[in-house]
Amino acid sequence: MEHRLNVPASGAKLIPLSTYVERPVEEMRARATAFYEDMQRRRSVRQFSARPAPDGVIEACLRAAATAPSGANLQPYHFVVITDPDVKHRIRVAAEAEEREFYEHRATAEWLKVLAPLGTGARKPFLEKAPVLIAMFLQRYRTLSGGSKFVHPYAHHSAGIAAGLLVAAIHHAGLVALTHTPSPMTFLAQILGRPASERAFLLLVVGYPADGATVPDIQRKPLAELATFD
Ligand code: IYR
Repeated sequence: MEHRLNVPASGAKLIPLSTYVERPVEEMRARATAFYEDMQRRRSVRQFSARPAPDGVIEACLRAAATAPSGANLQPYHFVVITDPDVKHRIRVAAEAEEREFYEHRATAEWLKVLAPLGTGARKPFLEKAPVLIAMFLQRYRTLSGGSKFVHPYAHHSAGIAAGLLVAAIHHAGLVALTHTPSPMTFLAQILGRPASERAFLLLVVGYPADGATVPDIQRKPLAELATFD
């Protein structure tokens, strides 16, 4: 049978791949290394300045995040961008209540041991100090016209990839972020009035670092430990 690239069995409309740019090999290596070196400078920051994020930057970063591949291209997530001090305050109060429960009761000795190098604790002043919080929600399902639920395929994978791109985009733009996951995060959907089909996935704290901000003295794994080449 003749192989026809542009006519899939489903009858989907395919268009030319016009966005791909082939790079000369040396340029490709240089770009790959430069990207790694820039990403290597990214750190999770917990001490923020109150300085607002420049107009348009968060929007561009969210657009970048939503370029992520997703299950059946359904992009099963929603971002709520929070700058209102009153909403930030309510989120801080609710998150700190969960965190106190975690640090004082729920966390096992092993949990406290792996967290110790980070110097974290139940107080989360950055949730009010940072200019922007981005609450990312996972859309677990959609309700079809007949009332039945269609569970979004690979929703967690899709949200995770988009979240990774968002973290990279924020760093690339020149801001810092903290991926914060108070557990459980059910208070976020309540405070922000999100529908029952959604689950809080991630709370990103975004802004400029405080003057003199400090970070934990931690290392990343060497490639030999991270990857196997056959
Ligand atoms: N949610 C707690 C604990 C915590 C958990 C992980 I996984 C971290 O990487 C860091 C902290 C907190 O935010 O303090």
